[in-house]
Amino acid sequence: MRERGVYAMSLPTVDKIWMDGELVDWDKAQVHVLTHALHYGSGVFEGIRCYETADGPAVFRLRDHMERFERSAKMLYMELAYSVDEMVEAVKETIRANKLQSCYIRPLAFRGYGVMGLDPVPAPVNVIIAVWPWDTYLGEDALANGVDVGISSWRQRGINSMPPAVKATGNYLNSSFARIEANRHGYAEAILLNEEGKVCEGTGENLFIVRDGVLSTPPVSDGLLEGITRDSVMIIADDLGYPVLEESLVRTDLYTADEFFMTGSAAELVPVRAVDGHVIGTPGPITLDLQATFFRVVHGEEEAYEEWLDRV
Ligand code: PPE
Repeated sequence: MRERGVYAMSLPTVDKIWMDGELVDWDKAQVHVLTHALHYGSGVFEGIRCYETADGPAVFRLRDHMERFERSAKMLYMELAYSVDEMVEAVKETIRANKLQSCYIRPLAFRGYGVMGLDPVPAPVNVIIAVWPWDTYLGEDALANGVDVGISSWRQRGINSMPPAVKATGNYLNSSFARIEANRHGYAEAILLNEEGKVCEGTGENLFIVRDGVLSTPPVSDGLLEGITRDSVMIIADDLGYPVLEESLVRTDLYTADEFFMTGSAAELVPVRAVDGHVIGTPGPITLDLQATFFRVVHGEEEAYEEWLDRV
């Protein structure tokens, strides 16, 4: 459901949220206004999807996401009171408690209430896991027909300031600047370049181009989140026999690409139709092949990728 603006979605509510080890009612999952993270962006999070399969709901690469969550927390000197195994179990428990067949999953760890000031280390760490039904992230026909995107006038932060490889809440302020600008210009998504002009990523997606049958995606060292969907697509592409390069890209590579698509847990695999008005066109054959395979994989229809699915 879309209400405020074309790309903003209202939040569907469910029954329970997991909060520091307990399942609490949706309406009771609240914090104090002096929560540290509310003032300083001192949180880390994940975005994961659970898909319907013939054997019931299955979470896609759950352990990999929770391991990245733990790494992000480590970067912020946050000690999580729960192990990866415990959090994997907690995610499944939360999905079961809400009786969902498919959903988006949002684990969040944040500096809580009781300490103010810029050294967050003395503040307590809270962990929550929320789940809700979240359909197509970039608009109704994005998956089928692709989206129009624009290069942002905002730059990606360098790897030594709010490192993009860390999935921290505060980092997303920059993504929001870019997303607001893009949406106001009529684009579904923004593409961020780093200070050197190298292509990085979308505000919530990694990106790939195809040129002469070869896939290219920027390396993490250019300043981007090491996406789990990106990794999945690289493996699937390799299995399907498409060569994949991790190489720096500049904006003209995007403008002249044969095919262009973006990947993310929320966005899934979205073709790009045009960049700054340079038309790429309808989704190309490699994009369509990868997208179709990706959706079969997440829905448990590809035996070879079963290990990526965690049944609820
Ligand atoms: N880059 C950024 C900046 C990013 O936020 C994401 C995920 C990705 C790349 C792709 O990573 P992965 O999901 O592991 O393939 N963005 C999350 C948040 C989106 C939001 O609007 O909130 C997501 O997709 O869940």
